[in-house]
Amino acid sequence: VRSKQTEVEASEHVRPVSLLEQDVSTMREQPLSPRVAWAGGKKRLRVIAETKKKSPSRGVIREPYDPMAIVSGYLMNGASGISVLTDGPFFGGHPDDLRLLKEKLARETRVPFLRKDFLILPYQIWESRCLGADIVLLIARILSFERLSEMIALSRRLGLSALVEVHSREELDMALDAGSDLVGINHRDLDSLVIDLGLSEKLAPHIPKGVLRVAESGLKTPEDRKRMEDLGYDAVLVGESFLTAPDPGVALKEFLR
Ligand code: IGP
Repeated sequence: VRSKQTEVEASEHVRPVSLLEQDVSTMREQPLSPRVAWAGGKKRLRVIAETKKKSPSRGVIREPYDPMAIVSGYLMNGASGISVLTDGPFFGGHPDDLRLLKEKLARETRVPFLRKDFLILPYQIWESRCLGADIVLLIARILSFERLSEMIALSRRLGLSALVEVHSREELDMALDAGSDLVGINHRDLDSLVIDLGLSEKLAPHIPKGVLRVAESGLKTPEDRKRMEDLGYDAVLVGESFLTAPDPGVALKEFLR
């Protein structure tokens, strides 16, 4: 009797989960947002431009903070991706920032939006999908191998790309073993906040072909962009140097020059 019961419980458990997944893909009014599709036809390095109100390394960056104006400026000036900080305590963001941006701008652009936050639960991947994210950030440093693998797989099932952020060779290997096809090399040490642009150079040879690579943090000048381009990076992620300029869109344009 006991094993029968367990069988029933098990099958009941399986059914709602798969139904739920179907619902998500069929019930959505808008078509699935574009996953990152930058591979192939590679002309030049892409820029993912970031919006955030403040940061632990810099304090308040923009006051008043108007993410809509900032992101519109980025989109008009050549951004290939938009990164939106939804973390409140450290970066002064809110999940609604992403939701509102996507609601307003999704019809005007195919550029993917990244949810930048400290995601640690599979539930938050579903949440990110509901907010309209196309990409989720997964930080190798704060996740176990099992959890990272699970969250990468779940992202895929929900039609999202996962950008797995690493800061060492060990974390890079962990990301690749967990199935990542989009890695971000973060120049900033999350503990000391110190920037080391040499890290993307050091790790570049260890990223297999076919895995998209993003260089993150501390990039300021067209020379920095060129340096990452020469190392074979597909994209860079830039926030502070755009956001501290009077007009972030114009700063992006200068960076691409
Ligand atoms: C942007 P910068 O130095 O251009 O503002 O960096 C981005 O890389 C940085 O904000 C970042 C981040 C993170 C923020 C990288 N990894 C993880 C929050 C959480």
